[in-house]
Amino acid sequence: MTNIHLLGAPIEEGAGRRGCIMGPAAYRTAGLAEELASLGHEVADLGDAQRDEVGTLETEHSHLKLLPQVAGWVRSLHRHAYELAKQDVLPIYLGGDHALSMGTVTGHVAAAAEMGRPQFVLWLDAHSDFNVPASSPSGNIHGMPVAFACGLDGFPDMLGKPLPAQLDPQNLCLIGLRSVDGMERDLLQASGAHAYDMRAIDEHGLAKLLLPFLDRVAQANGLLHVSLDVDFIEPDIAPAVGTTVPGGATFREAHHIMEMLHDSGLVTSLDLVELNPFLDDRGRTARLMVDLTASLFGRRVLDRRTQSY
Ligand code: EXY
Ligand code: MN
Ligand code: MN
Ligand code: MN
Repeated sequence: MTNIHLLGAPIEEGAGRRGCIMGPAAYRTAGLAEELASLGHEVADLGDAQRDEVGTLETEHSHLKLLPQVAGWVRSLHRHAYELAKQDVLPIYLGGDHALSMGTVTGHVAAAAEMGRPQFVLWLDAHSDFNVPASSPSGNIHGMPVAFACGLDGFPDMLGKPLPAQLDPQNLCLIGLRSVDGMERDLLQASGAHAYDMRAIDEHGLAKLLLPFLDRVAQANGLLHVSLDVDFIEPDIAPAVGTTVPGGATFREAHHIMEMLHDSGLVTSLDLVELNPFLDDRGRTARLMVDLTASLFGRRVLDRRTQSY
């Protein structure tokens, strides 16, 4: 039994189109809390976080869209995540666009550093979200949270400079990539992060990519934050996202990752991001995300664990 705390993070200002503000409500409507409770977990819904008021921030990058609003969310979510990380609970952040992870990841990294434990991050996404302001073709801040959390240069002062703590790219694993911008790719490759595109899944299968990473987390007695972007999944089955890219994870691949994560027992926090209910088809994407979360929290067909773990 896990003590799960749900926190809504209805940010939409980091994305290029509106609608993610409705994400937390869609997860509630799709029955996330009830589903997790039916698996035997203790579930508390903390409601939605509020954005801080932030004035104009100094930056030479005038193409950054809605910067004060995004910074307001990042500051608020950082504080929430830092506090939740110090409690004996497993937080699930209900997004909201992916800029929310600038707050959640940095909050968990800061708390982990104080606890003397390494923080690992698994990033499941079609995109690497490793742009810095200067490399971003769009100015949409949801394309930048990984670079921000790793402490890359060139960001305005969204959360104090330097960051309270930085994510070590060696502790970062990205899976599902199929849309990475030119300069973003150079930054990602130079960082030392463990990055796997869809071709790697085709050639090796998910277990070969994921299990060695989970082993490293376990060996290091690490904490593991998972950030699940809806666009990780094939858009035919998960249409409710503004940044669809064909060739995503299949229904079974997505569930298999969640099942392996469950069996590992290592996950300590989770983001569900980029759900845009305005683009959904009778709630099917919201329901799929709830089902995937259920697999991560122990829903299974037979009582059997992944053999190689
Ligand atoms: N790389 C593109 C950009 O920076 O604009 C697209 C980013 C999309 C980010 C989505 C949420 O993962
Ligand atoms: Mn904890
Ligand atoms: Mn993303
Ligand atoms: Mn994405």
